[in-house]
Amino acid sequence: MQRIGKAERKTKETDIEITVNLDGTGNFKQDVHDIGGGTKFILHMLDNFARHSLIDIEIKATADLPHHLIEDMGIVLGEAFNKALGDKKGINRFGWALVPMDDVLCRVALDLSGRIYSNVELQVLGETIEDLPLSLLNHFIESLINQMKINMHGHVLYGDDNHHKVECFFKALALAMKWAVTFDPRKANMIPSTKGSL
Ligand SMILES: [Mn+2]
Repeated sequence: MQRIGKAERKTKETDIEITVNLDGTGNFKQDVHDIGGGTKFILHMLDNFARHSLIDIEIKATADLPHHLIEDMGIVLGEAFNKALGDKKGINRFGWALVPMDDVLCRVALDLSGRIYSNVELQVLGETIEDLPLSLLNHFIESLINQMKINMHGHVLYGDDNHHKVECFFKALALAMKWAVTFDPRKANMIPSTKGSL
C-alpha cells in the first residue's frame, strides 16, 4: 500500500508543490529556488525529517521572500500529509520520541487528533539558527500544526548548540510522526477514535 498525498499552492508570492509518501523509504527530493534567509537550513531539516520518518518528501518551490517560502512550505506540507492520511483509518494516531543529538536531548509527543494544540519550546538562544530567523522557524512549525490540526508537544530538555537543538527536534518529530502514521493491519477498517472520526 502506498499512501501518497500531493498539495499545491500558487499565490503572487509563492509557487509550491509538495508530495509525500507515508509508506516510503525516507527519500528527500527538492527543487527549491534558494533565496537565502534560511532556505538551506529548513531544507536540511526536512531532509532529516524524511530520512528518519521513512516518509518520502518531494518539494518544488519558488518564492519572492524567505518568509513567504518557509511559512507556505509548512502549509503545503501539512496539506499533503492530510491528503495522504485521508480518513486516518488504521493509523497508530499517537507518536512520541526521545532523541539525543550530541549535547542536546529532545522529546516530542504528538496526536493526529484533528484538534490543534501545541506546546513547543526549542530553547534556541538568540534570534537565528545559522541563517534562519527563529521567528520563521516558529512560523513553519505553527503552519504545519495548524494545517494538520494536530496536538504537538515538543521540548528540548537541555543542550547548548542552536543547530543541534533544532535538528534534534526535527529528528524527534520524524520518529514520532513515523509511528503516528504507521498503518496497523489489525485495525485496517477502524478510525482510531471512540468518536468514530478524527
Ligand atoms: Mn546539521
